[in-house]
Amino acid sequence: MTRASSKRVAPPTTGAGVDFVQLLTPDGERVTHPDYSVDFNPDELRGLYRDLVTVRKLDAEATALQRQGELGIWASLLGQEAAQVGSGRALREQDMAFPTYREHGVLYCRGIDPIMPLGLFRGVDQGGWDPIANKFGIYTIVIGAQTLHATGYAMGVAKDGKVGGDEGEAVIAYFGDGATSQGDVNESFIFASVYNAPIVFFCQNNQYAISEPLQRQTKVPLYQRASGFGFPGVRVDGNDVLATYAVTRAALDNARHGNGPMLIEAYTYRMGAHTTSDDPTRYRVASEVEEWQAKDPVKRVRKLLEREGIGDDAFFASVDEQARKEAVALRERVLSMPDPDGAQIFDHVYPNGSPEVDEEREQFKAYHASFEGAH
Ligand SMILES: Cc1ncc(C[n+]2csc(CCOP(=O)(O)OP(=O)(O)O)c2C)c(N)n1
Ligand SMILES: [Mg+2]
Repeated sequence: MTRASSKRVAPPTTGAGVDFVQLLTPDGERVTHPDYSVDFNPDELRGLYRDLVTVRKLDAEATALQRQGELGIWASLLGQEAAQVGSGRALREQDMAFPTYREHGVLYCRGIDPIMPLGLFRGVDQGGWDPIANKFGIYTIVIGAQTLHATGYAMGVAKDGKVGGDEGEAVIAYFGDGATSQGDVNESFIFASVYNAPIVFFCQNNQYAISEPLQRQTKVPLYQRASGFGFPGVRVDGNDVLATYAVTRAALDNARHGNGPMLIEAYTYRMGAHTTSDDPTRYRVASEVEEWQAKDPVKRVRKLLEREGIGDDAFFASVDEQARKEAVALRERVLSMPDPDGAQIFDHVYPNGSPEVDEEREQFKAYHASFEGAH
């Protein structure tokens, strides 16, 4: 790509005039949609607000830990809380999720201890948790790869006869706008479609793949891609937790009843850097970020609670305080994570070990023992 042509790329849209399913406006006003609705009682609405505030707070704490040298890197979800909480809460217990590296909010909503991925980002483990124990796959850095894992898993679910009713299992695969250009994602769409796999493809279109804007990935809205593969696609306001919940719940239920895949494009915005290694001021202007600030996913739920008189100052203060305590606890646990024995890296290469790996382990140990002061 030449410099001249890259100048012709228009900045991503801020969402104004974008056609999507919305149930809660940025001003906190409930609106209706002909195809989607959701019924939440006041306790459930307050619960969603608590989730949003908490995942934002834990994320900010992780960013701070990285800045203080306690994590090697962090991929922040700032701005994407509603997309993650809405879809995360829409999952039923039996459903299986396949995340990227940014799904800390989904992880939290699955009831998983938020410390789980921090060993990976601190570099003291390899993030190799048991996916089945939590029904939450391992964080996947290889862009798009988890959509293939998810599709294969979903095909297996169908072959095991676990679809076709309310108790059926559905699968959700998370990926980004940039990932839609990967072969893996397109191959997943084909397999899922022709095998009628019980899977929801959940694309968080946060407008960027690191520094590459959406316009570098597609000339049509991403959700419209689904029709070419033979299944429905829908775009939802990804900063609206109610709409994201409603659309994801419907898509998952559709899948668990044996009606095949759906693509959801959650239209959102990455408010922070791609990761702590990135400087977004190099490729986007402040006014764009400000426009998205007005669509903040957390503030609009607060406005709704205030508007409906179901959240007062004492409630908001207690949510902030609880989130603060969770963040402090997370920090303390990160700081006390023990450094691993480096030789552990050889332990799980093969389930029953191998002479070659044993030899490499011995070489590794001998090398480290050769340094002055080593013991
Ligand atoms: C196969 C592969 N190619 C390239 C990369 C480097 N890389 C890491 S994140 C990223 C951008 C991903 O963008 P998107 O899918 O929009 O997800 P986001 O980070 O915005 O959530 C790239 C290209 C990678 N990790 N894997
Ligand atoms: Mg992206």
